[in-house]
Amino acid sequence: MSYLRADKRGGGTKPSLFLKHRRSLFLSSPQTSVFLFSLVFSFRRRAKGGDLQQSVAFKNHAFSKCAMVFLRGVSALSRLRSRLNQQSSLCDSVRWLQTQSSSDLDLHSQLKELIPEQQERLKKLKSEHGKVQLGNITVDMVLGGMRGMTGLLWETSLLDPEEGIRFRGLSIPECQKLLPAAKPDGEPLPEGLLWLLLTGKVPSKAQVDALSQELRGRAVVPDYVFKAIDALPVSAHPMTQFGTGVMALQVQSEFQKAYEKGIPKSKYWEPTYEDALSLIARVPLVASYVYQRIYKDGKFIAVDNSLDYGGNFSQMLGFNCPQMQELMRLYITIHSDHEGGNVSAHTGHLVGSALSDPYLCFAAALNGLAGPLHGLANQEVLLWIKSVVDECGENISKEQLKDYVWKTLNGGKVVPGFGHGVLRKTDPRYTCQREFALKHLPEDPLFQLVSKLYEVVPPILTELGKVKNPWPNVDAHSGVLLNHFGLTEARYYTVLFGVSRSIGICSQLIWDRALGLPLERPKSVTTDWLENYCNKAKAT
Ligand code: AMX
Repeated sequence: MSYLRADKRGGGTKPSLFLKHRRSLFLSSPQTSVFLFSLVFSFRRRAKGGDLQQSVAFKNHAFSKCAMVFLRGVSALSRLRSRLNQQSSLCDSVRWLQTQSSSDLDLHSQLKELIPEQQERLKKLKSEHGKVQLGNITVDMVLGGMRGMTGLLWETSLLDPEEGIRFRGLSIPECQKLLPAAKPDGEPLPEGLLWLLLTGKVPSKAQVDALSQELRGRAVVPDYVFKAIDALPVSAHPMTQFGTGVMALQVQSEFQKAYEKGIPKSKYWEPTYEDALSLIARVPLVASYVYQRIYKDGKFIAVDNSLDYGGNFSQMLGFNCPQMQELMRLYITIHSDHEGGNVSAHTGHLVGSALSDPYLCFAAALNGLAGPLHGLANQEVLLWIKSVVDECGENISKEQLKDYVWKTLNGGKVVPGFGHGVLRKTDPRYTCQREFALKHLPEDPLFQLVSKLYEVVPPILTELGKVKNPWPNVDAHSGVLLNHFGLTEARYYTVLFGVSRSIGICSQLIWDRALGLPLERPKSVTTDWLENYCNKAKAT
């Protein structure tokens, strides 16, 4: 992999480099060898009588492109072979392979094509409409956590208060329908979502397989990362251990190295891309290490090369049941991104605006995710549900449940898993998890309790009079699904959220660098300033 990456950074395949490594490439995989030999024979047969020098050039070039494609995925290989056989001449075959390897299967090449277009679009928007107003800022907004202020550019997703999240324009049900799955009618593969977030295009299965392969190739974590985690007491919160591991991963940042060497601004996105993909590939290893360390025997489970990103994460946590793997694919897909204003996404973006590398940005984002009003709510929900069961039993009546909700509110606490800063309807991330539960675990007693809460809690929160959204959010449901398949340790749940969020935050960071987005620096004011301003406004 490192050979291929070095080659790619150079702006294309280099036959000389290929020649240097040709022998090891032949030895690297039996499929590669078989196909490369068949290509040689086909070349010789078809190029019979042709110009020898040109033939050698073609051969070297074809070898080099083939190697790139093959090392990205065995599944792509069979497709390549059958398509190659259909080509009428070797020249055409080589040209086709070039198109497939650089434009179709390679995410980096796709971005390289898309970025200049998007840069132009933004430049035009700024020069033609820079002074158009998007709304008025009120004192309420300043004092209310900037609610409703439009002040961020976030390309990968958009949140509608009524409809919920759309990833590059696609709703969750649309993603479930359109994104490639591991099995027929299965849940979307998170790699497909990553491709969609980065390019705005729905990937083919071959593209997703190539990306899975690439992520597996990058999934290597140095030992000092585990040692950094081991330096913490086992009792440290899983998010603290996870965040520490991510900070230790930062030592390998390509962006930091490139910046120190003086990389020009126009190229920032390339090492950001390298870091982003490596970070996404590596966080499941760090997260599963934390899980094994705290809750199991500390044994590290290695990456399984036959599995995709979500399936692999599930098996590294020690869960090999196909339903749990499907749940993990769905879980990672729906938690990945929720536009730019939420605490974790905004933190990642803000820190990135100072040109901090993706590891630093993501570690900062995780610290925001670890707050109980944000990502930690998934832990709080399951602990709260378990406290309901401890006190009232699993077959609690709706009346008893109402009393318990009021007891929570009267104790000055929030009902975790309900309400949202933007959404004003049931979160579609909740709905799709409910559908998963109805399909796979309809009889689960805790799922039935969650269903009862759906009926009981919204009227009570509405009755309070101040809650803007009484409906359940994503966290109201995730815990009971994980609990059903044996992942019962609620304090760990936010780590799962964090792994998923790496996909959204890192995707946007690549675009931040590609578009040259500036240092984020909103204006703040004091209470004195606000009072004076308002008094003057009143007087005029
Ligand atoms: N239970 C009790 N009170 C609630 C409530 C809930 N679930 N949701 C909102 N409220 C209260 C607020 O605390 C606030 O009270 P205050 O005026 O006394 O401070 C009032 O209702 C108005 O709040 P809001 O405008 O409706 O919500 P917000 O934008 O300020 O906060 C959120 C949004 C999510 C923090 C809030 O709904 C909440 O605390 N929910 C419970 C925690 C939770 O589930 N968080 C996860 C959210 C999703 C995520 O990020 N993962």
